[in-house]
Order: sequence, then structure tokens, then C-alpha cells
Amino acid sequence: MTKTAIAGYMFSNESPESADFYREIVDGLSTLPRTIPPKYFYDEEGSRLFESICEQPEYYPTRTEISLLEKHVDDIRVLAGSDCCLVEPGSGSCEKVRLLLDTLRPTVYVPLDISCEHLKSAAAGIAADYPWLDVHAVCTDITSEVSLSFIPAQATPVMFYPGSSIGNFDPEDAVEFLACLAQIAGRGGGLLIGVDRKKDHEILQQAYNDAGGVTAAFNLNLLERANRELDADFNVDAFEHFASYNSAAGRIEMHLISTRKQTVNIDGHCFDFNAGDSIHTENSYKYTDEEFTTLAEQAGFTPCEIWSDSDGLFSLHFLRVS
Ligand code: AVI
Repeated sequence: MTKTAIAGYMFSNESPESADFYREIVDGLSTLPRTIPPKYFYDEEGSRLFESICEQPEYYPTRTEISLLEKHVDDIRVLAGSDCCLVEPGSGSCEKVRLLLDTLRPTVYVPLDISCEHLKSAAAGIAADYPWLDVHAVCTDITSEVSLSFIPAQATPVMFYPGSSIGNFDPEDAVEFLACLAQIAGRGGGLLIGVDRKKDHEILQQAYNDAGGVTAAFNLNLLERANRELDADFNVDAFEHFASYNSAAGRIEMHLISTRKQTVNIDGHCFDFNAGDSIHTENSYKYTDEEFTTLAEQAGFTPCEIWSDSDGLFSLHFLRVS
């Protein structure tokens, strides 16, 4: 790990090398069903496209969660306590945390993200806009082990995991990930987490098939990224975005579908596709409040509070490590 002090904030780099992307894409395309892990969506271009998804009219989670954070920030402050350290895994543009900082007044803010350049500029923006705040950014794969030994001993860690990103884990992996958050937070530590609810399938269908084609571009960027970084020769025009709600599994599934018979080369490895063959790129699980609470309890959390919007689209949970 490298550590650097950059104008006003600390930056540590533990990001995965492109060797990991190469290994995981070759492994993922070598077995059926073919997969590419969704963490590789978020290079610079993918992070930019994701921000644009969040602004699409069909993608309700972002604006719904923002209004819940705005409405309940005083209740959140009471639960977080007066000496908290906010840790945000997968912090992205660090926008939502701004809704909390002035009210919670944490001792330290620790954004963690896999996309280093994006993290650097987002952390620098926070450090500039909140000069009283100690910011320590860590570039890391949040699904790997993370050590935050620099957090002051007296501060109560509160993990902030907005955006319903917990839905991108399979339920067993979600429990494992939540257990890691519980371990970082320690006994008495908190978790403020956004969870997308089960709902009318048409609303979900539209949220992942926006009319502007931004989700499609985000999905296809995985192939562009492989071409840019791994000397792959995906013909991106010969794949199509596909997203659909699988009600038996309670999740949106995203795939890239080959539109013709073709062979793709990645640095000497050949992969044959027929028309209609899929690469499964993402699951986005939707949970009732009861289903999510059960997962969180298995990971060692006790539920404290749940806030939801009047249409019942999205929930914000505050939990504490038991
Ligand atoms: C980051 N994550 C919560 C998004 C989701 O809704 O599952 C990623 C996404 N994929 C397509 N649209 C948004």
C-alpha cells in the first residue's frame, strides 16, 4: 500500500492491478454461464456513466434516497452520536455524504473506492469544501480486506453505504460483506445503508432500460474497457445491453448479448459466441424491509430505525453492531 498526503487530505492506494481484470475476465468467459464481475464497470468512463444513470428520470433510487437523507438527517445525527467517524465504502463522487457532514460533524471522513482518479478528485473536493474535516481517502477493492488503523480510538465508526449497492452482492455474499462492515465498525458502531425495495416490475424494468441509453452504454463500457486495457478485440457493436427483473430470484439481471456468431480474442485467448449468447454482468437484488433486516441480523447488526418514502420505493436503515 502507498500512502500520500495530497493538498488537504490523506490518500492510500490499494487498488487492484489490471492483471486482476485480465485474470477475472479470462476466467469469467472460460466457464458457463459467462460472467464479468460488476466491480469492473467503474473505470473513469464507467464512473462517469454511472453518475449519468443516477440523473436519468427512470432511475428513481438516487433521488428517493437523497430526499430520505435530507428529511431524516437530524434523526441520523442522534443515532450516529457526537464523536463519529464516517467511513464510506464505494464512495464514488462523495456527493451524498455532503448531506450529512454539516449536521453529523464527524471527526474523520474515510471514502473508500476502487476508481483511484475519481476518488482523488472527489476527496479533494470534500477537503476543500469542509476545511474543518479530516479526510483520509483509501483507493481499494472494498470486497477485499481493508485496515483502517488510522481511525482515532475514541471515535465511533459509522459505516455509510448508500445507493443500494448492497443489492449488487448475492445474498450470502451480502451477509459476508455486512459482517466485514460490522467488524470495521466494531461493537456499538453504526451502519447507515440504502436498500432498494421490491416493487412493481415495470418500474424496475424501466429503471435499468432508460430511454436515453445510458445504462446500455454503462454495460457496454465493460467491453470497451477490456479493449482499452487488455488488448481485447470485442466488437462492441455486436453486443447488446439486456436488463430484466427475475422475480423468482428477486433481482434485476444485466447481460451483454452477442448479436451474431463471433470470436473474441483477449491477449491470445479465444472465446466463441453464437447469436443470443450472454455475458452476465450484474445482479441488483431488491429487498423488503424484513428480508434486509434478516440479512443484517445474520451479519451481527441490530436494527435501530428504518425510513422509507411515501411510495415505498426505497428504504434507509440505521443499524448498530450487536
Ligand atoms: C451501484 N448499483 C447499486 C447500481 C444498481 O442499481 O444496481 C448499479 C446499476 N446498474 C445499472 N444501473 C445502475
